[in-house]
Amino acid sequence: MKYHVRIGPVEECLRRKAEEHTLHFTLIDPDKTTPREASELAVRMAECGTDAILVGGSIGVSQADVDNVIKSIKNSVKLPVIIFPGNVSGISRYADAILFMSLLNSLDPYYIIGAQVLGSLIVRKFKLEAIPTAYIIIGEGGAAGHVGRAYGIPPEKPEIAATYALAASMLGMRFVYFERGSGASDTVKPETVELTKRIINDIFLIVGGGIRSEDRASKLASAGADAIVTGTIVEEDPEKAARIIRAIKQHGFKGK
Ligand code: 1GP
Repeated sequence: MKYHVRIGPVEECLRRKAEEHTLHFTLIDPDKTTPREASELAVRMAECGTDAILVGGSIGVSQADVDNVIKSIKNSVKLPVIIFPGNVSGISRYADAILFMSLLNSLDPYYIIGAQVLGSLIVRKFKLEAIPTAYIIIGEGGAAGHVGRAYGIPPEKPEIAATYALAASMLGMRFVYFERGSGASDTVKPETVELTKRIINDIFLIVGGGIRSEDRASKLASAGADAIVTGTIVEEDPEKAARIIRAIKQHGFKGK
């Protein structure tokens, strides 16, 4: 069976929408959320204007958990459901696409290319749309940083993060995900986003980790992020998450 690596419908849709304004992605961790809770959260966030649902986590995620959570979400909302895998076991046939990620600043080749080699055959078998994504951890990176053996980029050095993104783009990766880690005490700096978008033309830049205020989300949107991910705040305080989504849409307007 041949598998064509090309820009698919999910990526096209995200790119089209991101030309108009910064997007919001809702992250659901199947280890922390039952299928029923996941669909309730997805419905609530869809009503507030979230643009896609990411499903994944670093620890304790079985393929059955991911399958059940995605099936439940897909029964409830029409938004694209995109896998955000912590490992090969996070790949589900029920998703619309997968962030096919390489953790570029890992010290362990498994997270740079090993898991991807194992996962590629599964992605092809499930006929999933693969979105080539550089996953770059800034600071310690929480569980993702620990599990992925990341050599964290100093948060106060935007030029280093931007250079990783530049290299990723030269390697043909179309998406870059700057990660501070779920529940991190601080976020990626808006300066890092601004510099990266200034030096690389058409990279789709996702930012996540520790975003829990409208103010910080607005600043990241104004700096030019294409998508902002929130996970913890969606689980802990959906009303606040709704306000964050509104702030992103307001401050991330690109006027096209
Ligand atoms: C983690 O970037 C995401 O991979 C989301 O982080 O849970 O802190 O929103 P939060």
